Amino acid sequence: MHSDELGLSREQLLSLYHMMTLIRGTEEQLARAHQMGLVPGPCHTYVGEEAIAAGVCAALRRDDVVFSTHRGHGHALAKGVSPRAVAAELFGKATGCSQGRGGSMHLFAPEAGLMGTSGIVGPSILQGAGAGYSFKLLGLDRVSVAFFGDGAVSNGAFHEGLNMASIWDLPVVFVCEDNMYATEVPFREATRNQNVAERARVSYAMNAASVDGNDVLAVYAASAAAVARARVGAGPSLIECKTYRTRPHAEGMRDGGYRSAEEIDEWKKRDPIANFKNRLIANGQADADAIAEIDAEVQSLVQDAMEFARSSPFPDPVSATEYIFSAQE
Ligand SMILES: Cc1ncc(C[n+]2csc(CCOP(=O)(O)OP(=O)(O)O)c2C)c(N)n1
Repeated sequence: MHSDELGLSREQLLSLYHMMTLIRGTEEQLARAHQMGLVPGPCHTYVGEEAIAAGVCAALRRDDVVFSTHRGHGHALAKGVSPRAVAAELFGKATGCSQGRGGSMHLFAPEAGLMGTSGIVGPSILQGAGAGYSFKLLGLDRVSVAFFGDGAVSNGAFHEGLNMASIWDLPVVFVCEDNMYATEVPFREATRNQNVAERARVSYAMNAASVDGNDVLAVYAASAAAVARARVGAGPSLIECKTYRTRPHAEGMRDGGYRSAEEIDEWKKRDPIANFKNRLIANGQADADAIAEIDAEVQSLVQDAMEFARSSPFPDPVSATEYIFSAQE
């Protein structure tokens, strides 16, 4: 997909680069912080998959909603949650987006449309369908997005969620991040049909596309089309994004035995950020100075977020029962 065909301005293209770089930079520092024992819970990074969150969320309005997964830092940042609020949450601090109660897999920022990351595989699909149903009932033109991995597509939630969204023409975009593995289980061993877009199209008569999930413009193009359909009441879509995580399943886990070093190196060559940067420069849409300026800005944002997270207070023990349940009327 050539950027001219998408009608994106130079600013929009640079902002896609900015977002992917911000996700990468934040997560590299979070991984370091995890190694240093500063992140008390699990930390699943999104390194290598940044083009998906950046491309999908660039097609959304702030009042559209996103339901995320255990690998959701990128979704949160791309939906507009600040790096400070994400980092502080992973550090368990009171200034985190969930007041330090949740950690990596419970990032909530409904004001930004981030309806939650989740430690459970699959429910984002049903929650996404549910939000779409409520938007339809309320007559709103808002759109709901459900992110999920290849590990979720053999879960009952996938079939129930897609079926309901399809029969009721709900304004939902299902985004499958197929990174080829569910923890250490290869997708090819978990299902006989790995073509997720085909499953949506054939089994649920749903609009569906399969794209290179490491190509931010391809992801953006498919997302913009799916969101536009959903917004005018033309029903749900599924976007299958082929991608790869280049770090272990979660920080501190071993990464051998189920995939080869050669495979990882091969995919590193398809790095979504480096490739997009080269493309912007080759097409004359950015020069080295513009890229360096963004890199420096991102570096200072990330540094600021880490300092903020480190220096923020832990929640006051007296407040332990606050922000856990919704307030009773
Ligand atoms: C319902 C449920 N079953 C099993 C698990 C354990 N689990 C955590 S992550 C994971 C793999 C998920 O793989 P995928 O959905 O492809 O996402 P990825 O980690 O590859 O991004 C599993 C099985 C879980 N969290 N929830």
